Amino acid sequence: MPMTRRTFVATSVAGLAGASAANMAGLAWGQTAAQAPPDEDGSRLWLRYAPPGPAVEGYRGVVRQIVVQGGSDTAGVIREELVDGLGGMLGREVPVSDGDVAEGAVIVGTPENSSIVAGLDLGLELSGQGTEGFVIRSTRIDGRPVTVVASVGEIGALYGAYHFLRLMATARPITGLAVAERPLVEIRMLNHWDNLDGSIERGYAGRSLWQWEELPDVVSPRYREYARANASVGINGASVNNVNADARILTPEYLRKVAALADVWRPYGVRMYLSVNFAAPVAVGGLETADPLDDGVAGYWTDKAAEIYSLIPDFGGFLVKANSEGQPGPKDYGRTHAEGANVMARALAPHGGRVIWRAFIYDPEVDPDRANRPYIEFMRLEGDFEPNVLVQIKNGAIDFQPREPFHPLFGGLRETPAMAELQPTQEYLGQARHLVYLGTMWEEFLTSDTHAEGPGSTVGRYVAGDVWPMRVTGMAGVTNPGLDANWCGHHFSQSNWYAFARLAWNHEQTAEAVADEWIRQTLTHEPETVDVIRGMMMRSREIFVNYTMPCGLHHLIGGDHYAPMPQNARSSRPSWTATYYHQAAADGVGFDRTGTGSNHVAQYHAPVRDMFSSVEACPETYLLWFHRLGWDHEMESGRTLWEELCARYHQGARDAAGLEETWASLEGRIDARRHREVAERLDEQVRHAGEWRDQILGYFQQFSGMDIVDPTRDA
Ligand code: GCW
Repeated sequence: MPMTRRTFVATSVAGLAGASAANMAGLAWGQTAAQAPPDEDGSRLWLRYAPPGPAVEGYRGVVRQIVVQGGSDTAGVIREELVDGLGGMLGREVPVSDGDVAEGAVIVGTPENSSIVAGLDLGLELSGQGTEGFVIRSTRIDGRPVTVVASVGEIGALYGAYHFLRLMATARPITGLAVAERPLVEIRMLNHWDNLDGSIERGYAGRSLWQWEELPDVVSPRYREYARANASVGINGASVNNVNADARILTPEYLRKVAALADVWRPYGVRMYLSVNFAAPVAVGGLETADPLDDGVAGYWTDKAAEIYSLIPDFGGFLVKANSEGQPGPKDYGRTHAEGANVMARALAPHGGRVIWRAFIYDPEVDPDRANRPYIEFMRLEGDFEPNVLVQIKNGAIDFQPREPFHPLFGGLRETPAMAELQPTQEYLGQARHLVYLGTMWEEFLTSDTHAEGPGSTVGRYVAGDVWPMRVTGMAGVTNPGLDANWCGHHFSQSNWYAFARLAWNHEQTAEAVADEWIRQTLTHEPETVDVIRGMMMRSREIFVNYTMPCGLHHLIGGDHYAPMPQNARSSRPSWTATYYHQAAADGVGFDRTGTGSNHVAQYHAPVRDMFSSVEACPETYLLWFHRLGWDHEMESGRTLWEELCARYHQGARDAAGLEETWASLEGRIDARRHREVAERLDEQVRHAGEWRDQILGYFQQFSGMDIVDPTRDA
């Protein structure tokens, strides 16, 4: 089964910490533990442009001049970035020219803004990559060896320049280049859940980046750094405010502030989107209703769209959370989600804007199983949405859990553009306190086979419009950067911002390759250290799953979504408790979502549905998501379910300690400050992993009545 291929990950990494420590004995490049690199605070993210080790020698002969001819702001950004980046990595200034080509020139431009690019025979290859794609070629001009980075669009040229810099920053070859890249989805955006008072919902890295009181008069230099970081990895849009939206964002006062931000982002190709409150016509528009079929309401949205576009001509559109978790929406007026989305979509359409309507809805009246609700509601609206509406769907049907099977709307919706929503901010995955690299989780999601159109209909291909054609495609990442010096709280949380963007660019990349790139740019070039850190990152999510919610368990967490709270049985909504999901009792544990239970499995295509339905075929990683089983159910390992849970929790907590030891062995390999800051968080992670193990096993033991054992202790 293609789906099982990547979902099983060996739990045991016994001996790993020792092995890596032993590797460390052979120090490369004459570095010793006493010579740690200078301290860094993480503020430069993956754009440090540190000299990439021994590769520099070769690069110096290849890169001798920068040629950027265009006069636009974006061309200015490209020039500046190459001056900083090439200069930083080569350790010497690289001269800039606006036309004369010398040996070793790096020429960046479009056929419109560069006579040199126009003069080259790049024709079809270039136009095939589109305005955000690019080609990079090692070639000769008048006999002189040069590197050409070209695109039909200026933003594509910018992305190409970043790609070239990334090749160097990751110590890849830069001769004989014949690169052609283009993004596989059109909208690649970040969703900030920032409130207008400066707080961030599910943010773990300080207060909001957006200084609303100072804007538009004071424009923080950090806005530019933010846009630059995004552009470097191909992010082309962001919504700045929480989806639990304050309607005031649409007032003229706030729109002027938003426009000032959009002006800073524009040269970097980052388009502004806003989260809007469905009841804005009432809350700030002076109307008595927000009914989407009311003419006055339609007029409100039409006028508002015109006002926004007069201030922000390249505005991306609205992101909407409606009739979800207390937010207003069309159902308040007896209208459908499609009618709600369409009134906004018609207002934005003349300007080229879009409505991104979130599928994160779970009205209890729709179905007793929360996992069933969004599919039921959206499948019946197929064909009802205006062409410029996308439905944005979380990777799983519940809510960003440590592990969920893919949401059945992927491969379900056929006429409605389906956009994927991932969550780089680690709301349920240790927040900014645990080292958890999410690239592996997203790879697992993107390579899951929906079987929508036979085998090979992976989520990644579906989202990119390759399984069925899609009018517009996209991926959104709910992200957390805040005012902390290192943007993300945990230094390793930066890797999730990075990985989201790289996978949104091209879902076919592997999590491992992306981790490797990130480490080399962000932490070190020293090969053995890169290997050790990459190994830590690649195991980290499975380790986290094991000590929190293994075998398909989910939502065993308290209201802060950090700490264990399996006993949580009381809430205004049953689906906000833990007991609703685990259903532990003397006779067993798990949620029956097969035909004998909520029949959630029926929302998947065959044979996925059959695989999930069958206790034998269901991957054990999803077992208790789909099945309710006795404590003595026999697992693949030959252990009982109870013993297997004991094994996973113990292994997970032990492996967390292994991560800490491995990191400790890298002292002196990473600058002391970042090494220490990560070590401190790992220490906390290890303690809290132990608490997860003890609290969950202690809680379930009341029902299983069996002894807590550790079958992995001597493994
Ligand atoms: O995961 C839940 C979060 C809420 C969030 C909601 C959503 C913005 O706990 O904080 O609200 O999802 O995605 O809308």
